[in-house]
Amino acid sequence: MKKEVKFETRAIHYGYDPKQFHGALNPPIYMTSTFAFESVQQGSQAFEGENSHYIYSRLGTPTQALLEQRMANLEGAEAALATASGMGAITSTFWSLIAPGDEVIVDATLYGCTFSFLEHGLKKFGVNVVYCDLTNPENLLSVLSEKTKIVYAESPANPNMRIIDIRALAIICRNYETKLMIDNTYCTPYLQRPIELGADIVVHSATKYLGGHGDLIAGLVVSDAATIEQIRYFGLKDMTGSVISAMDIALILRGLKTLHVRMDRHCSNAIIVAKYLDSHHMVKVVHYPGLKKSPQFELAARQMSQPGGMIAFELKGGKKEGEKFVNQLKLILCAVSLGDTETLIQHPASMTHSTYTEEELKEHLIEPGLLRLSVGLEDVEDIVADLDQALEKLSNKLVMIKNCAAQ
Ligand code: 7XF
Repeated sequence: MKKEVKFETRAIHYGYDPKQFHGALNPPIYMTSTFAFESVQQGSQAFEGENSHYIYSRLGTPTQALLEQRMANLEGAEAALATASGMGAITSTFWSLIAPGDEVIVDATLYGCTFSFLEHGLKKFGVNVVYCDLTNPENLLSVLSEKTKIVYAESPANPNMRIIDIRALAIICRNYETKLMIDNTYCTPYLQRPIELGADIVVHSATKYLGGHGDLIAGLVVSDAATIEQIRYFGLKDMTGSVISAMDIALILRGLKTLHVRMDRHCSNAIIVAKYLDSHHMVKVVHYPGLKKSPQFELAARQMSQPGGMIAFELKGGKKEGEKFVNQLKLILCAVSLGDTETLIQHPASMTHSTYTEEELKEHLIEPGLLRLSVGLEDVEDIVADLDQALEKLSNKLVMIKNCAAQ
C-alpha cells in the first residue's frame, strides 16, 4: 500500500487483499492449534527459521500476522506481537528483556496490576524497580544508572491522567542505551504514536479502545523487528504463554476499522463532559488534558492529536460523596475497563488500583476519592444529564442535612 495512504484507510485495508481469499471482505479466522508440514524436512526447517511455514498457534497464525502488521503500521513501527491480554503484553516484554540485577525506572502512577507485577513480581526475582515522577524529565536524569534497562510509563497515566513528555524522555534514554517503553492504551495510535516520538516499545491493552466493544481481553506489543522476535520466541512462547485467541484477533481487526470514528466521538463527548464537571460547584477537581486550565494542556496538545476519552475527577466530599454519587447514576455503569461504547465509571482506590495499599496510593499520587470516567459513545446530552441528576440528588441531600442541622 502506498505510503501516502492515510491512517483511517490503513486501519481498514493495510496488509489484506481480498483477492487472495476468494474475495472475502474479512480475513479468514484460522481456528487451528497446529499446522501440518509436507515433510519432516519442511517442519525442521520451519523450527530453524529457514522457511516461513506456520508451526503452532502459540507462535502465530496468518490472521494474527495481519493484525500485527496492521498495528505496527499504524504505530509507525517495524513489527508487533498480539497477546492474550494487556498484562500478557507487558509481562512477556519484561520477562524477555530483564535479568536479575537489572534496574527498571517506572513512572510514579501505573495501572494497578502493572504496579503489582513490578512491585510483587519482578522485585521478587532480583530486579530493582525505581519509581520516579516522570512528568518532569529531569527527574529521570537523577535516577538513571548503567543498570537501567527499561524506562516505563503510561501516558496519560491510569487513573490520574498525568502526562509524560515522551520525546524528552526518549532523548535521555537514547544517551543511556535504555529502552523507553510506553503504555499507549489510553490513546491508541490514532491519538498518539510514541515510536514516532522516539520510544522503543509500545504496549497496549487491546481490551480497551482497539477492540472497542467490551467483548474481549487482548494485548499488543509494538517495537523493532528484533525486539518483537525476542518477545515472541522467548517472553511469550516460553515465559508467559499469553496467546491471543483466533476469535479475538478477528474482533480487534474489526475494532480497528472503526477506531478513528469511535475515537473522534469519544473525544468530542469527553470535552463536553469535562467542561460540565469542571463547572459544577460540587466537583473539587477535574483531570482532563483538553481543559485549557490543565497544567499539561500544552504538552498534551503537542504529543496527542486529541485529549482522549478518559476523565478523572474528585467531588468536594471526597471518597464518601463519590460513592454516593456513583450509586445514583442510572445510564452510566459502575464498571472497570475503559474505551467501550458504554460510559463507565469506577473508583480506582477500591477497584482498578486496589493492588496499592493506602500508603502506596498516596506515594503514587492516586487520591483516595478519585473517580475515573470512561466517556462512551452515547448521546453526550444523555451522559451529562445522568451526571447532573446524580449530582443534583447529592446536592439536595446536602441542603436537607444542613437544614436539619440548623433547626
Ligand atoms: O490485561 P488487560 O487487557 O486488562 O490490560 C492491562 C492494562 C494495561 N495497561 C493499562 C493502561 C490498563 O488500563 C490495563 C487494564 N486496565 C483496566 C482498567 O483500568 O479498568 C483493567 C480492569 S481491572
